[in-house]
Amino acid sequence: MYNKPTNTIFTGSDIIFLPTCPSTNQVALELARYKPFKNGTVVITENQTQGRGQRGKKWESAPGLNLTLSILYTPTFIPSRPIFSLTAFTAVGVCNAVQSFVSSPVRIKWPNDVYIDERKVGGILVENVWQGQQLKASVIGIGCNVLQDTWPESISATSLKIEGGSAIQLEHVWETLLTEVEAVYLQSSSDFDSVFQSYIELLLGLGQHVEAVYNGASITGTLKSVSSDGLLTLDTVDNGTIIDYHPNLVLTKCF
Ligand code: BT5
Repeated sequence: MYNKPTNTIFTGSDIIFLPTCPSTNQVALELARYKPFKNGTVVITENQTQGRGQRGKKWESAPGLNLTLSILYTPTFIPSRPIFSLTAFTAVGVCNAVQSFVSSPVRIKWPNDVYIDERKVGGILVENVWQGQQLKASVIGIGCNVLQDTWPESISATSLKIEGGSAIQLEHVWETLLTEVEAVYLQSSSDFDSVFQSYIELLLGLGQHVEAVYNGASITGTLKSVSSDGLLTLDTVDNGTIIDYHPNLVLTKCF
């Protein structure tokens, strides 16, 4: 069902399809640690039972309705760029892919979520394998809601079917997603600055008043930018100073 996309150069040349697995990131990490693999290998499952998000959170995906996959890349632009570049380029690629199926604007909620209006349509989890100081492989985990139309009440989600119509097919989204992510990956090697510029331009809440929680305390401010190493820059409302916040800050309101 999942073949190498016609328009990619190497992404999806090797495809590991698993009818079910706990986490495609976990499978890809083990592959990268213990076996030889080709740059651009993709691990995909139809039924991810323990999908992972950031900091122990879960990615929930109904069997057979969405894309849950991990791409194994060996990026040459690391270490000359911060490790956050991997999340940034992937977010731009996923946004571009999703945008080609829907008319509403698709945006990035810092640092790694893909949103349409106030609902999340995709999530990204980058995990890395190191050999000493050297990056051996990056596992680019992507969850994209395609045909699912209901979620538990606690999850504010949307899908391509809800936003773009029921004619959307998983195989078509697979092709587009890998093509767009590979395009931005390749661009990152030669011109990362323009990729990062796109990341900033796609940010939800840019230049607007936002709310966040940092070390248990609520803070508010104007979202100024994101630094190249992924720190959110907020111009705080009370004293007008610009503060860089550590990634363990959670952005609670940016629309
Ligand atoms: C993410 O984490 O959004 C990263 C998700 C990455 C999932 C992919 S699937 C393939 C690969 N293999 C894995 O095991 N993971 C990757 P985070 O920003 O921490 O967001 C997690 C939160 O998103 C959860 O706590 C829920 O609130 C929400 N959520 C869970 N499932 C969702 C869904 N299908 N759609 C929208 N929101 C969801």
